[in-house]
Amino acid sequence: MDFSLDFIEIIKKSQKVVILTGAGVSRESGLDTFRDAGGYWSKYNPYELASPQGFRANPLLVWQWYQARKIIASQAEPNPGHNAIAEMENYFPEFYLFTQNVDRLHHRAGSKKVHELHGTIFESHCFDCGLPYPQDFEIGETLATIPRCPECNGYVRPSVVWFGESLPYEALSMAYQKSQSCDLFLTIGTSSEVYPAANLPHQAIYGGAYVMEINPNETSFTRDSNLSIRQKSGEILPEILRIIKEIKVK
Ligand code: BV8
Ligand code: ZN
Repeated sequence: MDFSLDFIEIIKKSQKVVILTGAGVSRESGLDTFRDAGGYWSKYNPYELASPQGFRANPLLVWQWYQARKIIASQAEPNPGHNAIAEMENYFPEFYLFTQNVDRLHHRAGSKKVHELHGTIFESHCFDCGLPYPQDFEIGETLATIPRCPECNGYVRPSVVWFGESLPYEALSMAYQKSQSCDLFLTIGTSSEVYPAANLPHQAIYGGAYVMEINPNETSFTRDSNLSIRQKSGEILPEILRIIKEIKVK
């Protein structure tokens, strides 16, 4: 793809870059997204599985869903999109990656500056007292009973942010602050449907950043972006990295 001169100019002068990713970035690693056809939400009601009330109502079903997703995520490999984002970190004085994903594929691709807005499926904690729970059950193990907290005997839950739960304060406030003051904001592989993460690209616009979207489909944010590329992240990000490397020196 040949990029317009103003995009090349933006890359040249950008010092502070923020990237927001969603489930689409892990699609080419074989992970389902949430809202695409065949995605998680086409099989389950999200509020049944990804909510505190859903967990309280059927903790075993919710644990089985997360256990299944952990197997898939641990067997998946970071794709060229993850790898390109990890390498981009080295070419800008300030670089921040905020992900809605809980699969840790950015970490495995080598990204150092990752902030998880929705937690991770690879950690768990006590629902009642918050004590972190050592992941001592096998990733593939089908849980017959709900793990219990050694301190208070409360239910152990996956350390993800469910609907109706607040995002981690540190990560979210940093995300707002960096989005409002960056030069270039990339929103990649997200339907821009889940808040407050979906506010971030708008914050970047208010702050005067150049905002680029990468998504094979249009989203509710598309018309507000400066540039929206209708391509898969695993295909276009290595091209964008090539341009960055041509223009910038480490
Ligand atoms: C909260 C973790 C305070 C668990 C998830 C306004 C302000 C605040 C809150 C709200 C608000 N309005 C509504 C709310 C409530 C709610 C919300 O946003 N609801 C939506 C549905 C309207 N938000 C919350 O509850 C949040 N909490 O704000 O706390 C509060 C407290 C009490 C009451 C109110 C507020 C918590 C939200 C976090 C929920 N947790 N997941 C888990 O993973 O199991 S959400 C889930 O959605 C995932 O984290 C996922 O990452 C996230 C966003 O989805 P996407 O990543 O965008 O995935 P999706 O499938 O939608 O899209 C994939 C995209 O990829 C598509 O566009 C597709 O075209 C594209 N794609 C496909 N292939 C590729 C590709 N792109 C690139 N390359 C490809 N190859
Ligand atoms: Zn406890």
